[in-house]
Amino acid sequence: FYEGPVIRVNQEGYAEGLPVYAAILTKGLVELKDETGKNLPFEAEPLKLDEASDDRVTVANLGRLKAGTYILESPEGNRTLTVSARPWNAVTGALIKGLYYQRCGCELKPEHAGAYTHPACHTAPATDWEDRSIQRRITGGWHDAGDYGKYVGPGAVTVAHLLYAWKLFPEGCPDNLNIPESGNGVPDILNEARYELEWILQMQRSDGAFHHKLTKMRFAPFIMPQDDKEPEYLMPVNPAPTAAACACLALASRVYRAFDREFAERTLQSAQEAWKWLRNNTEYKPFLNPEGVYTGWYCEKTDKDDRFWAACEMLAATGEEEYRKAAEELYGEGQQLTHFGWADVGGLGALCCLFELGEKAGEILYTKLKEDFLGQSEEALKLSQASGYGTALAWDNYAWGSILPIMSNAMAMIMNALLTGRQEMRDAALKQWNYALGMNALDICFVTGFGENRVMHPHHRPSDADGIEDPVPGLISGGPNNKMCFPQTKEKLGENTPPAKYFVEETFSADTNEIAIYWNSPAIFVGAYFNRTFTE
Ligand code: 9MR
Ligand code: ZN
Repeated sequence: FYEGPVIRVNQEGYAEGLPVYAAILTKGLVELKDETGKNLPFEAEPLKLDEASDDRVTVANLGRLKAGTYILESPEGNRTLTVSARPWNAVTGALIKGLYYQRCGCELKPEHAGAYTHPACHTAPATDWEDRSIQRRITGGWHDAGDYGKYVGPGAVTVAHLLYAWKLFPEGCPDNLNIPESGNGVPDILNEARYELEWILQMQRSDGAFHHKLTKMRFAPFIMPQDDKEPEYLMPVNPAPTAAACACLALASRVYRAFDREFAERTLQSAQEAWKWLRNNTEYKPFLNPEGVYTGWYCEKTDKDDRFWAACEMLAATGEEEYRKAAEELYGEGQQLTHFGWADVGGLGALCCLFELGEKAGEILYTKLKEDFLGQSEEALKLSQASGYGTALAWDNYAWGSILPIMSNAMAMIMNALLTGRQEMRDAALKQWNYALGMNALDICFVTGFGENRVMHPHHRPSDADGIEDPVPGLISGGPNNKMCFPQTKEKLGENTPPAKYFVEETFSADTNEIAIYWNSPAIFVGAYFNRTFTE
């Protein structure tokens, strides 16, 4: 399996004012030199065995370095690294623009998409799966991932990451991304999120519930989206996506109010209708793909976390007691507060309570929740400390889309750092960002179009079918996964490849090298946090 260079770095560079971390895999003497060849001192701990990768490695802190180019020299090879004031503006902007490339139902015009242009796709009316007499023309939204499905729950979570990135770190969210709405007076991160919100709004049934997804019966072959003409269906409704949509729309009503009152009212009204439906439909039945349907399942064990998040956002949007009561009750049943994925959204509820409602949320939703959150986010730090690469993921937890828990843990540690001012939390979060951009066991930068060692063959239909060598830029790969793998992946990697190296940089490998909107979005949150000038 993979034996790369003996020094691993953030391939998009490092920021002035933040510690510079590099992973070192050699016992030989490593020297840090500046442009003039002068030796700069740094300290590194001895190598330790990293269980996830089987590498002997240590993460060296090179300290805070002035802008410039540096070289790490070792008997087994050198590595160059660059330091600048805001190194990650481009990659963070590209991660947002990556979502633009996922837009469905509209032409991607050359003036915005460059070479990655294509005509409008998926514009035909969809049929209601359960009542075939109903046909609805629902357009817009983002293609979920490497496939062309559109799913409400994952979409709502993605939008929430973007809206919170903008709420908490507006100056870290790159603007002027050259998307169709650029220059309309609204920040582009909100313009892009609205494209999905307009689609989510259409996914509501007349009684307030949300359809789980809008997909065909099976995944398309590797063709361009405009050539994908199989009929689409509005799949049955479900409480989990209904609650996630409710939460995300309530959040949107607050975010967009300053820009567009009418839109804010529309999102709030839709959220209120969703809540009414949830109140009358308390029983949870996990979503099952109807007979003959093989598109993304996105089945959640429980909808309690979604309902909790919805109650928090409704409370923030309206201030009404009913929502406080509901949120407190659901909180009492226990919530995981450091997860931000499509399945577990307790972390989004925590974001709302801690940074939006604040102390006025009261004893349970602020004081107690904060204490619980601080305790739970400690786990992320421990994971990072236990890993040779500083990666906040247990060695036996590399599942499909491992980038998600890693970015999720970075989000939790950022929140902890914001609440407590603890630098070790911020610095551990930084190591996750470094992981995404190259400081990892594969020596790969997981964002397409970026880094020295790039993802060139993501499992992404347009990237494969467009005849362009480079993949669509700004999309983050799911990364190593040895839990639920394709036979072809197992055949390639065999029995002995360690979890953090269980990765095939080939198009077929949806299990390790797919992209997804809700993997981009937590990376956008983390990127936005670090995308500023640090002085200390
Ligand atoms: O992200 C999902 C991951 O957690 C699951 O393990 C995996 C297999 O069920 O599915 C992932 O989601 C895929 C979805 O079902 C369909 N679109 C592509 C998604 C990313 O691979
Ligand atoms: Zn489409």
